[in-house]
Amino acid sequence: MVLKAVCVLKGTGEVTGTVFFEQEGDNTPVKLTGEISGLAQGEHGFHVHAFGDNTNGCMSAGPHFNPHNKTHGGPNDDVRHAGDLGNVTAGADSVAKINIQDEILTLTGPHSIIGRTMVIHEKADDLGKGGDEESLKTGNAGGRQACGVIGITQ
Ligand SMILES: [Cu+2]
Ligand SMILES: [Zn+2]
Repeated sequence: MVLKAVCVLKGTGEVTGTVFFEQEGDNTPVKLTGEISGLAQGEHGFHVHAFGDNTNGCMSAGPHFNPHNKTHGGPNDDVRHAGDLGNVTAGADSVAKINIQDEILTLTGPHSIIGRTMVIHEKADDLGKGGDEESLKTGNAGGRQACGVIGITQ
């Protein structure tokens, strides 16, 4: 059974986007596609945050989704938060095209990301290699430009 989810990202500025999630079944990778527009050219940190709470905008989404109590990393690292998807890159047209396949994220079971929040950040994620304490928590990706709750779709 194919599982599908969608996330519409919005913020206080011009950044908006839509991300589609697809997973063939338990223990298979999750594919993310879609695009985010209104971004400054360059890399932007992109993560699943813990809570599907937007009561105080993107800040209420809490920290990076981290059910295994690890430190922050990049998507290809063994030590990473489950929600760590690294960076997406916006071109001169301000659009970042998303095409990610991730082995850690899942749409099923107790660690499902459905009901949590996707966040796109102001700055690049240093993937835990920044050499300071914050790097191991947030990747120094800065402000939260837009976010949205991940929901079930048909
Ligand atoms: Cu984030
Ligand atoms: Zn993280």
